[in-house]
Amino acid sequence: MPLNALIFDVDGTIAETERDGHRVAFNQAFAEAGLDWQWSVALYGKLLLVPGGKERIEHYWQQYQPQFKPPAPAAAWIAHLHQRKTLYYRDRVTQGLIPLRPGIKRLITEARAAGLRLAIATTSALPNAMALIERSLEPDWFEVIAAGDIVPQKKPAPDIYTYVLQQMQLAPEDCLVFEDSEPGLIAAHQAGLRTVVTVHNYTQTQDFSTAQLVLDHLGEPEQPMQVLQGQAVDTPYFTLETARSLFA
Ligand code: XBP
Ligand code: MG
Repeated sequence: MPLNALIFDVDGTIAETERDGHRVAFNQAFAEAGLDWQWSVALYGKLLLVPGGKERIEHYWQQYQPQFKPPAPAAAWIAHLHQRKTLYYRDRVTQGLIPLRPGIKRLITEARAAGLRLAIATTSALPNAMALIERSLEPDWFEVIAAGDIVPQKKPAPDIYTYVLQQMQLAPEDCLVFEDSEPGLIAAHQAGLRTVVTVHNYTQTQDFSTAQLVLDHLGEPEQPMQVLQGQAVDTPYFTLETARSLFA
């Protein structure tokens, strides 16, 4: 089966958005709302196991601040807090504080030149994904940008990947996914997709046993990648040849 499309997660995969992007924006929104909630770098690593910003806020409130009584209805209060967080996050992205990870633009450029189809599948809210893509890539390059609440269940449910496959009229065997986290990998795997994982500090100890390949990053000519799990053709950085070798 030939490789037809590449599907990219955003947070942690295209860029390391979490520690210096989303986390800081959550804290800014909490401070603005008069809350003394502070998500440290370490605590945020635990909270990341709950995908989705609104879901993460609710989880933190219930598990860490159970005495706190938000104004009713709580869902609307969380949605508003999350909206403010989104503004702070987008601001950081447009300021250029969130660079792309190694190899992302290079691989996407190579894929476009080869006529591969491209898509985005993220749990993050659409305005957040768009801010990053507009700043560092081009929205037009992606046939589908599937984000946030467009599907009923976020990762690790497979819904966002199933949605992308339906929109593109593609079978899972035709595509390769790029993810950075265990919930993301579970989502892609449950949708029947092959996945390359590029780890980072928050995800390096997670279980990636169902991934085709696990790397430290996609690499650049001057910045070779390290293979952490799996086998690929022996190239210093991830190319379409590497991708195709996973389909042999
Ligand atoms: C990303 C997320 C998101 C971001 C925050 O997961 O879980 O919730 O942390 O974005 P993935 P929002 O990379 O697996 O898609 O606040 O917009 O949800
Ligand atoms: Mg991710």
